[in-house]
Amino acid sequence: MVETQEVIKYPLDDYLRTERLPHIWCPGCGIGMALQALLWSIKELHEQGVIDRKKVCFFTGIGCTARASGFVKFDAIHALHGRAIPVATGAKLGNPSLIPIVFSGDGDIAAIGGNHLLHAARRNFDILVVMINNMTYALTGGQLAPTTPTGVRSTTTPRGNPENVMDTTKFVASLRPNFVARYSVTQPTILRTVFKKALPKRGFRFIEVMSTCTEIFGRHTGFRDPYELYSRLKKICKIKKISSIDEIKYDWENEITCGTFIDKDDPSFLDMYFKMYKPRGMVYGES
Ligand SMILES: Cc1ncc(C[n+]2csc(CCOP(=O)(O)OP(=O)(O)O)c2C)c(N)n1
Repeated sequence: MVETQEVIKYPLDDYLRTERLPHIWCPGCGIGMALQALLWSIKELHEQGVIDRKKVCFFTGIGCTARASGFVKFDAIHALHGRAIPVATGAKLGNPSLIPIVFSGDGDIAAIGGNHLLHAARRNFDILVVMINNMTYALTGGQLAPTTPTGVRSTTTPRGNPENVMDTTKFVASLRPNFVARYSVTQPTILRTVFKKALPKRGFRFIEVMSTCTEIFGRHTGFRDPYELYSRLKKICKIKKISSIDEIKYDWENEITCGTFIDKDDPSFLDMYFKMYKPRGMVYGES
């Protein structure tokens, strides 16, 4: 008798290149949790007719997080380290009906790509940037990142990090783009709602996702298992309403302030460009 193997279909299978699975992320890694929330938000928006999934495209740099571009079933570019934002910018300028999503690590976006981040936010350029912050350069083995908390050990700072830390969300918020938020993989349902809110908007949208890297960051900093690191993140990632960006904290010992800090609809770069330059044969807006 020939046995037929039952193929189980999961709800996000249509959004993944399932032939590329299993993915490369370690047990306890938060990247998959963040990606899952993002894919659910795209699926829901597509099914509600708010966006067309065929217009969504992914841009990543290099790193563990950046490997996502190989797993998602969208047009995607796995760009150079730090260069996902300029590549996404070029794609949006060439075809304004696209919905570009940059999905990359903190090293990629805040360190080597920091200059691009600064100017894309300043221009209020029409892309969504999701920065997965695992507080280290995970793919290359745990070197110090600008987001590694002061005092914390890494492979390049074996006695602890002597540097001031970069609060990327606070930095981006100071440039006043249309949307700035920070949440954690310990808040997955909220993450999905926030992605849904940010995706259809115009202008620059930045979402930092605090994430767990048990194998690299956790190992260097003395966490014995994924649960310990996850619990620590859950405890310190506090959702707050703030009245000034000065209240946003990035303090690994006590509080990493989470929340939606900016949500507005100022004219975006492309709104201004189309108004002032009226490029022939190009339409911005309807996706
Ligand atoms: C120009 C250049 N410099 C350095 C590297 C080596 N490199 C690859 S990934 C990476 C860091 C990745 O860290 P992050 O962006 O935080 O992503 P994660 O792996 O933590 O998700 C570095 C330094 C590179 N590929 N290209």
